This record gives sequence, structure tokens and C-alpha cells, in this order.
Amino acid sequence: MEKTALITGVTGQDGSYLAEFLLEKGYDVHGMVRRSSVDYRERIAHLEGNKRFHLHYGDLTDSMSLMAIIGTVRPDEIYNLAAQSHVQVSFQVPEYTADVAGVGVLRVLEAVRLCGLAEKCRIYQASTSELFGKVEEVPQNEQTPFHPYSPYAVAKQYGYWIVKEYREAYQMFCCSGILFNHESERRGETFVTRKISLAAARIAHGLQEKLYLGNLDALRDWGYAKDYVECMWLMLQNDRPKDFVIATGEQHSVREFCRLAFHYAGIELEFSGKRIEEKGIDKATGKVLVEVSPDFYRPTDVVNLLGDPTKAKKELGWNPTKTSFEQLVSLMVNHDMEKVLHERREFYDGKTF
Ligand code: NAP
Ligand code: F7E
Repeated sequence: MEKTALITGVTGQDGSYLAEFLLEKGYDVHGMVRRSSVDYRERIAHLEGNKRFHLHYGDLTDSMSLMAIIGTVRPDEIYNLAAQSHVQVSFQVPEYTADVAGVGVLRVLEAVRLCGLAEKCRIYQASTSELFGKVEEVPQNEQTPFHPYSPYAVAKQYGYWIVKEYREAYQMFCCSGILFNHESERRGETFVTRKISLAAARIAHGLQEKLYLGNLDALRDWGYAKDYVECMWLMLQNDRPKDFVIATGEQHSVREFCRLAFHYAGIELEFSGKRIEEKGIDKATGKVLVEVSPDFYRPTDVVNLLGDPTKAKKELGWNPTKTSFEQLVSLMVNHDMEKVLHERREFYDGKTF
């Protein structure tokens, strides 16, 4: 029997990969989109026109739209990926972030229940390693205590607990994937990896002079988004609803990501100096290409994320290292080297975002 899935956040990095994945599995896929003054749905443009791919206007802050979509589509599976997902931005729009990433989760769960779908519909919630925040142990697994360290993380913590509550109170099949950072050539351009891969490509092509970054010491467990969406699906095919840590088990600093990205763009960087004075210098020319700017420091920053994916490997049969760190950086830089060739030839000062 053909299954029906609803994806909130379908225009985002993960939503677009998940939509492709589910269509390949034979699903009828419905996506929720927000109305915007510019119709900018680059990541899913290639799917529009597919007879099994349908879009609905809605918003996680609008219960009525959720009730209408869920009540009409009556999905077998919901993947709640929509969120204001940028941690630094959450310090500037904390209330909105709480509304979407926190209460928005409740709105989805309650809409499912009120539409009489509590028994039929399985729900995946996009949870995050940011819950571990100011980490209490390294590596982090499903038992590690949470210590959220940004408005975004606090909002996501509400989402995590309300999912658990609905699972226990109403026996609903709902679960959270505690996903560590995952990146791709579709990653938003203000997240650090994509900011670096684009800047490396533009600098290599003479379209940008410098890259300004914040905390170069921050450590992340970076995986490939395309590999991670498979896990979201596996969690909903499980015999019982359970939460999982999804990570590679490998950790790198922002500085290492930067050095490798520039290497793939044909530039060998050497870092010298400390904190705000640190610089990334082109070994061949002696030119300073990377500088630190306090504009990209956060009031509180999460600096030591490393996930332990043992449970996902054992119980879901998921392979966390299908795409290695080196492959990930290489595919992002190769993509952006090609992309910037087709961009208008404008110069980027690299100071914004
Ligand atoms: P993303 O690229 O920023 O996409 C976010 C999506 O949410 C977009 O489709 C966006 O729509 C939509 N959205 C934002 N506010 C909304 C609202 N009020 N109502 C409806 N839709 C709204 O994020 P991502 O990287 O794909 O991540 C997907 C989910 O996983 C997010 O919940 C994120 O917090 C979580 N997560 C991500 C990572 C990661 O490393 N990528 C790790 C852990 C958890 P527009 O296109 O209209 O803006
Ligand atoms: O920052 C540091 C920054 O913005 C990573 C979201 O998908 O993953 C993502 O959140 C690190 C931080 O991602 C810059 O301080 C240095 O320590 O790429 P990011 P994030 O904050 O880890 C989690 C798992 C999510 O759930 C989120 O939705 O890099 N950093 N310099 C910088 N970060 C940015 N953005 N820009 C800089 O210039």
C-alpha cells in the first residue's frame, strides 16, 4: 500500500533531501510551505510537477493551517522539520524561535490528535545535539543530560519533552532524532560550513578578498545531510517509537574545516595568532584570507559536540560514516567552485553573515 507522508520544512536542506528519498521509496509526499513575497523554492524546484509531490501553504505558528493540512492529507507519517534553525539568529528573535521550534511541535502533535489520527500517524521530530549544549560529558549519547545553551536549544528542549509526553500520555508513535550537525551543498549559506565552502570558492576565483569567522575553536561532529534523512525514515519504520542520537562519532574544529575547504579550492592555509588576532594566511602568497570578527561570536557558544551513534548503528542498522568528513568538505567545495562560476560577477566583502 502506498504511504502518505507530510513534511514540514520541505523547502529546507533536510526537507528537500527527505522529499526525494520518500518519493524514491514510492510515497505520496506532501510538503508544507510558507507564503513568501518571493517564490524562492530552489531546493525543491526539481520536484514540483511530480504527480506524487504536493505543496500546501501553512505555518507552524498557525494551528488552523496545521489542522487543515493534517485533516485533509491524513498522513501515515509526519516529519516535523520546520524551525527557525539558526542558533545565532535565535538570540535576535528568541520569542519567534520559541514559538516555532518549541510550541510549533505541540501544535503538530495536538493537530494529529484532534484530527483523530493518534493511532494511525507516526511523527518524527527534528531534535538536535544543541540540547547537550554546555556539554556535561563527551561523547554525548541518549543518556547524556541536557544543558541547552541558546534560545534555539531551549525551544528545541520543549519540543523534545512534549514529544515524549504525547508518546506516554496518548501512546502516540512519536519520536525525536537527536541529530548532530549535518551539512551539504544545500546547506543554508549562513551556517559555518557553507559560509566557508562558498568563501573558499569565491576567493579562489577572485570574487572575494577575505572570510570573517567567529569562534574557530568550536568543535562539531559534522555528517552529510543526505545520509541523515535516511535515519529519520528508519526511526519511523522501527517497531517501537524511540529517540536516537544520530552522529558520525568524529569531531573537527571550525579551523580544520576551513583549512580543508581552502585546500580543496587550491589554497593552502596556515593559521597563526590567538582568538580575535588569529589569521588564516595563504602559504603561497602570504596574504591574509581569513580573519576573526567578534560579530560572529555568540553570547553563549556550544564548543564541544561529539555524538555516539552506537544505538542507531545497532538498532536501526544505520551506517554513520557512509560519507567521510573529507568527502563532505570536498563535495561542498566542488559544488561551490562550480556555482560561483555561474554567479553574477559581483564582489563579496565577506563581512555580512
Ligand atoms: P533549514 O534549512 O533552516 O530549513 C528550515 C525549514 O523550516 C525551511 O523549510 C523553512 O521554510 C521552515 N520554516 C521555518 N519557520 C517556519 C514556520 N514558522 N512555519 C513553517 N515552516 C517554517 O533547516 P535544516 O538544516 O533543513 O534542518 C531541519 C530541521 O532539523 C530543523 O528543525 C532544524 O532545527 C533541525 N536540525 C538541523 C540540524 C542540521 O545540522 N542541519 C541538526 C539538528 C537539528 P522557509 O524556506 O520558508 O524558510
Ligand atoms: O555554527 C561557529 C559557531 O551556525 C557551528 C544548526 O543546523 O547545527 C546547527 O547549529 C559553530 C558554532 O551551526 C562562525 O559559533 C564560527 O560554534 O554552522 P553553525 P550550529 O550553531 O552548530 C545544530 C545541530 C542545529 O540544530 C542547528 O539548527 O561554528 N562559528 N564562526 C560560526 N558559525 C556561523 N554560523 N558563522 C560564523 O562565521
